[in-house]
Amino acid sequence: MATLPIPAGQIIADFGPHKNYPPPEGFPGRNEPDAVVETHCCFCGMQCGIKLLVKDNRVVGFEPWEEFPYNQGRLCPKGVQRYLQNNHPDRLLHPVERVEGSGFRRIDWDRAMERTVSEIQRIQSQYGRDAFAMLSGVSLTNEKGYLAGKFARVALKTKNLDYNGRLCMVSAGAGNKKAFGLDRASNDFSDLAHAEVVMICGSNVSETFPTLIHWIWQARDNGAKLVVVDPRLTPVARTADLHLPIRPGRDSALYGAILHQLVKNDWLDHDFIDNHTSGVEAAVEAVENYDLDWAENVTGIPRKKIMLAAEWWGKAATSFLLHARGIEHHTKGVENVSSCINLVLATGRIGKPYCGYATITGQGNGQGGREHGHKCDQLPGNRDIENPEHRRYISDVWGIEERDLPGKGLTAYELIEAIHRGEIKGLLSICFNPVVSLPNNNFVREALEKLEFYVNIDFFLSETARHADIVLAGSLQEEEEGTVTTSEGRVVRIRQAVTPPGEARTDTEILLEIARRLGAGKHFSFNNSEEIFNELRVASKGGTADYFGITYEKIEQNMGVFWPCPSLDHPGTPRLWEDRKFKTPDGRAHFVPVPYHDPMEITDAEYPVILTTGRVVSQYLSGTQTRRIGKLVDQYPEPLLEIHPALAAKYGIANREIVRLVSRRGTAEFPAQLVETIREDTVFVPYHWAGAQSINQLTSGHLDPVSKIPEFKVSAVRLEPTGRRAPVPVQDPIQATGGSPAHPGPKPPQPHAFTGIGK
Ligand SMILES: Nc1nc2c(c(=O)[nH]1)N[C@H]1C(S)=C(S)[C@@H](COP(=O)(O)OP(=O)(O)OC[C@H]3O[C@@H](n4cnc5c(=O)[nH]c(N)nc54)[C@H](O)[C@@H]3O)O[C@H]1N2
Ligand SMILES: Nc1nc2c(c(=O)[nH]1)N[C@H]1C(S)=C(S)[C@@H](COP(=O)(O)OP(=O)(O)OC[C@H]3O[C@@H](n4cnc5c(=O)[nH]c(N)nc54)[C@H](O)[C@@H]3O)O[C@H]1N2
Ligand code: SF4
Ligand SMILES: [Mo]
Repeated sequence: MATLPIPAGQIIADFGPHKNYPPPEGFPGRNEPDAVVETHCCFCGMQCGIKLLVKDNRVVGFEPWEEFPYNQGRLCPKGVQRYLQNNHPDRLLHPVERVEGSGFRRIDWDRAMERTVSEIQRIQSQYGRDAFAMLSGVSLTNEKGYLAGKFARVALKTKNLDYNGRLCMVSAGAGNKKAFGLDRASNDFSDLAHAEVVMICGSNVSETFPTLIHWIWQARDNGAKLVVVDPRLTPVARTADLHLPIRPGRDSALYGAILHQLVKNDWLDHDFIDNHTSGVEAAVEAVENYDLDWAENVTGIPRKKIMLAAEWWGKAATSFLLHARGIEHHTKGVENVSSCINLVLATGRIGKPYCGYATITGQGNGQGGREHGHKCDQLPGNRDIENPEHRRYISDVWGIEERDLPGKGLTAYELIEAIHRGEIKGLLSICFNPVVSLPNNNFVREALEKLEFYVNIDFFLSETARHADIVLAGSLQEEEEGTVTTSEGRVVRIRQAVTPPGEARTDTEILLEIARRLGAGKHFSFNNSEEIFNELRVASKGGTADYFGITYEKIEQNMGVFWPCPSLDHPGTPRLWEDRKFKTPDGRAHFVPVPYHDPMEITDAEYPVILTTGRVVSQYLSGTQTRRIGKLVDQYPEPLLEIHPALAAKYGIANREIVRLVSRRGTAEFPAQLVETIREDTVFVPYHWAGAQSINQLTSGHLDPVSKIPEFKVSAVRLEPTGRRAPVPVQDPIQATGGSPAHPGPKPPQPHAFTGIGK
């Protein structure tokens, strides 16, 4: 059981390490739990079913939930450790207030609320309503996401609300809307199992969505050909029939060249194209010069591999294309997505069994979180905040005048830029750690320090929370009822297993209380999460993300319901587009022409190496949660610079030598990890760490012009060997011994050397 970490009146500067957490023998009572609660993992978009074991109002363990159809009991290394957060000694158990230069002191809720509300009112009366902004996150349930959107527009009355999905799902969302007029994976993942070709573009599935591998392996067992496009030979790429080791930032050239071959060889579904799509001519014209020579030159992939991918894709009867942030975290993230969708449309492989397309949703509620109106340009039901009809509908649901509903605000990174310029003076954030997760984060830190008032809602004192004036102790996923929408589009129930510990409150209670104190109480009279969900259902009715027919009871009876589900007697829609009625204005699926552009930063003599960034299996996002779980820390204790031995040799860099990485934004040092599983012109660093270990000191704030996603996947850097060797981390005996098959530590140079890269 956690104790209050900060005694009243005492100021703390930091939390200590917790060597004895969790107790090696496990939590008391885990063999005789008071309750076994069927719910979902709090981490990635797979939202695996899990059972939490509860004793004395604390989560003390877990069991697999084998009946849940998606993961059937399977969990990944993060999933089996997730239960350790609720009891964690770092848990914020009461609000804290920053004491300039010293740290934080405990305060009571009344003072925290009073100061928060009076600062919001002061800033808004002095500088205008939009000078107070809100940032939100999609680890939050659908109910909390919906509440955040309504709270910002109706209680804060600001237009400046955006969310951390801006770093994650927005390129896919914009691409999906252009093509289909609706933003969701087109199928549930069971369709993968019988697809003849599975193409994975820019996703390290085995590390980032480990339970999805089960469906991919089923496809392979059934004879599918697996194609993986990644600058690294990732674990899933090692099992692939064809790995296309692309130069980072060049994806639209590859998919353009494949489209060119589909057309040239007439591997097209003419019936589907003629009857159900529009825009094919312009899309084909855009790629008419993208022959194999050109594509090999731009992408760095040997032409015969590109041709083989085109042939397999073109001749297959069924196929499934999956992509994730590897193609989306770019200044042309939306174009990359469109160029993938063009391949699906050209071959008509959508809306029928074993044919599908999906962007793999990142965060826990990355799907639902992008539908219910906490994006700066969006209202619930994935409605458009600038569409007069949509504004009227939502104003009616909320009981406000349409003229009082704010318009479109700034996106997440633009919002930080506006803070830096002094245009935004106050900020409330929930479920977002931008000091670690935004690019060019020294700039982000500077911006936060310019705020006149900043209040943060979290359950741990994150690196960003350390810049706040007040931190409100919020709740973990298992401390509130709610729903989330999985990567498949399945709306599932999150169940409250325990109540928040100490004086911590639920996120919902906190937002409702601030709304009441701001005088907006009559719009926020919800008594529980189900009442919020029932309002969300009405608000989404008639929108493209229509949840009207989904109820808590229906979800429980069916282990989830797929949206769209427009009426109570509707069964939900696991596979979209069987009716061929696309949600675009002309009812057809749209091809989008994608002329190729280089990434914003290309290498030159001063910055000759491409830096790309991403994830490792045992850490999650900005690391606030997983860097606190000892076993996950042991598995991957520090960020390493993955570098090919040939590139390392060029600079005389040895394994575990500390290398200084320099970009136009900043400098940071990382131990080198020599691997043959990466292109020779590219280095990779995972981003889950803060401060001096944060790779986002180096990444750029260049944004996609449509989606405004940052280009996390391409920066130009210089490598400077320091001659110093990194100490072997003390907590990690495995690294010291070089690893074991079950627990391999740093990857030794791989036997599967690349072919045809570095050209
Ligand atoms: N363990 C773990 N799992 C997670 C998360 C986590 O933090 N940790 N986060 C969750 C979230 S929010 C997300 S968004 C997902 C992300 O899931 P993924 O997108 O699978 O993860 P990333 O590591 O960001 O990037 C995927 C791959 O893109 C490759 N790549 C880099 N540049 C390019 C390029 O230009 N083209 C192509 N084709 N590939 C490129 C990288 O080498 C990397 O292997 O993971 C989710 N699951
Ligand atoms: N260089 C680089 N940077 C990246 C990426 C990359 O690939 N490379 N990936 C980007 C991507 S895809 C993403 S999604 C972002 C993620 O970036 P963030 O969203 O900033 O990362 P999180 O770690 O999810 O931060 C969420 C914070 O919310 C808290 N939190 C979690 N759940 C809850 C909850 O239910 N209630 C409350 N009150 N708080 C909660 C956590 O403790 C944490 O402090 O990072 C992006 N940044
Ligand atoms: S795959 Fe994702 S949802 Fe499933 S256990 Fe792992 S982190 Fe949790
Ligand atoms: Mo993400």
